[in-house]
Amino acid sequence: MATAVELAPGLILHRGYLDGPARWRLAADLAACLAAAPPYRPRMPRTGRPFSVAMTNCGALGWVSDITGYRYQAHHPETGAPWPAIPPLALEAWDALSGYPAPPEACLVNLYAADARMGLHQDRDEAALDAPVLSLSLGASAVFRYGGLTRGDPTRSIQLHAGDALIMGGPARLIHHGIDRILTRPPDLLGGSEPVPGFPTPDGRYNLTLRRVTQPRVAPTA
Ligand code: MD3
Ligand code: FE
Repeated sequence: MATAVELAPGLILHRGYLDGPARWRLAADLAACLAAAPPYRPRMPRTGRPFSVAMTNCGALGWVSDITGYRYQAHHPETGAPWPAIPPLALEAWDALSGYPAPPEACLVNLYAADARMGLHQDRDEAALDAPVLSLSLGASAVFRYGGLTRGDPTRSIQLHAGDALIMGGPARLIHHGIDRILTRPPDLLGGSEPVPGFPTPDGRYNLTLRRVTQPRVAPTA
């Protein structure tokens, strides 16, 4: 088991959680997801400005953004197809790390080319805010910035590397966070130097975030 570091209350980093073979297995499953659900550029609500990050999803629900707003939906916004299944290894990581009694419903996949970034934001489109979000990183390293519950709170930044797992739960679930920049990728961070087949930007960064969206139904007591 990788070493866990609590960066802030509820924000737990498992550095190197996925070893080389696990990263390759996840990357191969992810390549199949990308073939079934092609990455696309979401647009900002209101302005319609495209994100610099390309996105797709797997799972029963996917997070989408367009000029009308943010939401979760069961179908790819461009192909209309249902999202592919969440890779088994990502589900295993959720079971091992989330401490949540129900499975994730959504796995948002963020694809960062070298010049992509994600501004400081909160994730609050999920009804199940009692569930943590689990992030798994593959490919190039990135500078991850996190702050507090209020937008102006002081922030800190750390690097995220391939294989890292980050859990945001409890008091960290609604903190502001973002990706400042992508770092050049050392040749072997995915576990080997060859590009992964099916990856649109072989030297990019890939981040999977697993989310519970709806409140799980509680079994009635007696
Ligand atoms: C803290 N993704 O998909 S992962 C996102 O690396 C997102 O692609 C970034 O922010 C990425 O929404 C950061 C770490 C992360 C993900 C979700 C969080 C941190 C979080 C949700 C709540 C608090
Ligand atoms: Fe986020």
